[in-house]
Amino acid sequence: MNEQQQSLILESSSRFLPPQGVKLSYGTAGFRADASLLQSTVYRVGILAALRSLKTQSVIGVMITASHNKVSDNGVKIADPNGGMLSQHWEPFADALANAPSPQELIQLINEFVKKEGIQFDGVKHAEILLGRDTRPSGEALLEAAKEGVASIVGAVAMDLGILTTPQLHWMVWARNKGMKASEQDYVEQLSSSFRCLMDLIPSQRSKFDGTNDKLVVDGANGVGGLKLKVLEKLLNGLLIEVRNSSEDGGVLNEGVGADYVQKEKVAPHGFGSSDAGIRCASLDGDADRLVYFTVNPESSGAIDLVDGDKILSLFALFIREQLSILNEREGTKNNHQARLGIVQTAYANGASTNYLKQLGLEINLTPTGVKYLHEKAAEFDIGIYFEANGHGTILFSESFVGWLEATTNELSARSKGSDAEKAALRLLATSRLINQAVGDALSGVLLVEVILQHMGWSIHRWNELYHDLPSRQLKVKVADRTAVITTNAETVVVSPPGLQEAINNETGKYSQGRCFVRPSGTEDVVRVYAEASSQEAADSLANSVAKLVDQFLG
Ligand code: G16
Repeated sequence: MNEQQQSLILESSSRFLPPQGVKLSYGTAGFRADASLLQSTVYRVGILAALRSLKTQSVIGVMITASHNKVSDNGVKIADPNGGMLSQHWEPFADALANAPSPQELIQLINEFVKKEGIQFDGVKHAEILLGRDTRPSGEALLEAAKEGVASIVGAVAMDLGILTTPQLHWMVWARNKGMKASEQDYVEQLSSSFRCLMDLIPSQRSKFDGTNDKLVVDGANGVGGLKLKVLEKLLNGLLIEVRNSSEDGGVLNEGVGADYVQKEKVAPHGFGSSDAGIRCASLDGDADRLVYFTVNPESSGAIDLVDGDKILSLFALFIREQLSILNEREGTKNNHQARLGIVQTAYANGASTNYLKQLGLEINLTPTGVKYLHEKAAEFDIGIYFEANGHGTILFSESFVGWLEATTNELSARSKGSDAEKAALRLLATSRLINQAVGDALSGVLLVEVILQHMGWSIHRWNELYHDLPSRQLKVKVADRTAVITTNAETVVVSPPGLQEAINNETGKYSQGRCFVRPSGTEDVVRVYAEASSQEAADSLANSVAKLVDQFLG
């Protein structure tokens, strides 16, 4: 870095000194902490994003959000040129940058890294960063800090896009780097037009919903998602959506509402009650990158029937598989191609879902928790579907497969317009445009679920009957140092502290259909415990005993 560049960073970083005694790490989804601790970190992520942009000569995104965490927390993460998570190879640098104690040490660190990575400050393109934030009150000031970080790299330009869902920001980065139109309006138009296209392709013999089943009620977690869904809904021609907890009615973000609460607690969010029994309901999380469905149980107050990420995955897999098999049955087209369809889950996937998908003959892959791992694996297939049970997931279509699909659609349209095969190809193409290719997106997810249910002629109850979840329980255990838990085999086995895995095995062996694992959270200061067994009492008891073991070993 030349003198001018160094003094620019020295000057601005001295206004963003890191809080004493706090060590942050770039976890499952970026840096997260109490918002009051994050000014310096977000400023430094601004620098990091500008360096990443110079290195890749592409547009980079910075999103300020703590997603499902409580409102007083905040966080920051980077969207890489493909719209996905920051390359894991840069995470150690992100950690070092965030924790450098003084401006001088920051400069030294950047100098070393710039040299190692061969980053050019006088390259063809200047750095360009898209900035977004969720609705957290702390977001505005943090976004200003990010701007200052970007501005401390000579020539770098930051575009403040204001309040967005996390997936919208990721999508915009992805679209910009593909040379597509990439505003929020473009996002809304792409989603709504592909949704309408899929609706037009619904086979006429399949029954549409009856009158009682045609409304969807969405819990917006008092975050950004409900607001954006209201904008989208106006363009959907006929899909009736009622949004509650949209953040306009004074509720607190993620408090007793949202996908994380509904999925973990298995209860109805605030604002939903027995008068909603039987209605199709969905819940988004605070930044709208997760989606779960549910129905309110009429017999027990607050209880719900949960339709989680695993079941969304199963619905998507059935639909894609149906279209692929129609395409495979076509006759006489050139360039025959058997698409490779892959499924990616984590250890949190309910055992019943994995069995169901295996019975369909699908290829199942397991990765550690964190979208970055699932996404990477799913990208290995022509069509890769990934979902975490918590509702975070999407469908990836490889560029070569989309190219093949476009060529096949053109050929079929010319030769056999209106054929089943042409319709199947058109459905897959529209799905690839509707579903967010950058990251899991509750808004595009909700539209795809809705259109597939109509395509199948299914109610939420019919969908929920695909298989029966094994009873499960998830708990959090607060320990002195969660990083003392080290796992392997996609987080299913603890390797440290020694003896803990043997103790978990012992406990699990006592339960019929027992399965249990523990892992340190990457977004909260806790160790998570997941247990499954043949009855709810047994799953609760297994989770509780293993939580005690975690406490004994790490307390
Ligand atoms: C983030 C990640 C998800 C992960 C979740 C919980 O979600 O993107 O992949 O499942 O955190 O992670 P952990 O169990 O490590 O705390 P979100 O919606 O908070 O961004």
